[in-house]
Amino acid sequence: MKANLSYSWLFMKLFNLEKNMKFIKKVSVIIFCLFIISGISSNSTLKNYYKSVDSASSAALRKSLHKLIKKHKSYSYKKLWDILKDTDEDPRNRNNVLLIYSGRSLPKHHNSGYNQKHKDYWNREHIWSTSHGFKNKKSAAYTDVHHIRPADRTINSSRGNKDFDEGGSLHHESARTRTDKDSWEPRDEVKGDVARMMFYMDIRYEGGGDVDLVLIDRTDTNGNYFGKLCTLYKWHFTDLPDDYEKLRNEKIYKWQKNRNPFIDNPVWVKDIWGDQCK
Ligand SMILES: [Ca+2]
Ligand SMILES: [Ca+2]
Repeated sequence: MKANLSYSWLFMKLFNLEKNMKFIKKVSVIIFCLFIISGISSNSTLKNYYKSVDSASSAALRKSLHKLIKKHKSYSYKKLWDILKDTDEDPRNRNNVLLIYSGRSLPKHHNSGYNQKHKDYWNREHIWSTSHGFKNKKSAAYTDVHHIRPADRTINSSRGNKDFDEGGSLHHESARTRTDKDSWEPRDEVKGDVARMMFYMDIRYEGGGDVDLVLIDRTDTNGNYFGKLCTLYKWHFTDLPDDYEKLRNEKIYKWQKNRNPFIDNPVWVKDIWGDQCK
């Protein structure tokens, strides 16, 4: 009798264990599928991508991140029309792209590649302006999708190559975008996106065959410099990456084979620029 009880107890335990294992397996499969469906890389994929990163010091982090992201697959400037239709697709309407400054959703084919005269069509905005370090269409920075976003043509031209900073009056075509003679302040929802694109550019381009792009803490910049570093630093933390920005990073990874590390690991911004922008 006692032996029977022990066996049934053992049986129950094993049964529960088996049931638990099945449950754990099911949950793992569901989590894995969710990652696939959402398009966001799993932690282990990211861990593997960043395994060579040395975060022992700010200098070591800079250097190892640069080494990791510097080689990317470049495309022609013409091909960017197609790539941006993928990376900046409106999740609510797959026929449209989302425009960076206005937040407007616009049909993919309403772009300046089809019609150069239409003032409200979208074109390719270089967040790090090409006049600040790379004017050649064949240079890697000129076609680097990580910092290129669809923008309304006339809003793009009124941004020009202004540095990013706060202040000014509201832009007549883009609610919540502010501008004055020396700066451009995007709406709150994309302030962090802009900051992380600029941080990426500084680390991705460090000379040695490419231009060395450098963020500095002022406006009225020129050459290969851009500002304003500590305003971007603040924006990074007030607007952390959302799912749309993370998915965009994944899509670019598929095209270019490199990632924006500051979308994946926001704390690295503090590790690199924290001493300059307390
Ligand atoms: Ca954002
Ligand atoms: Ca640099």
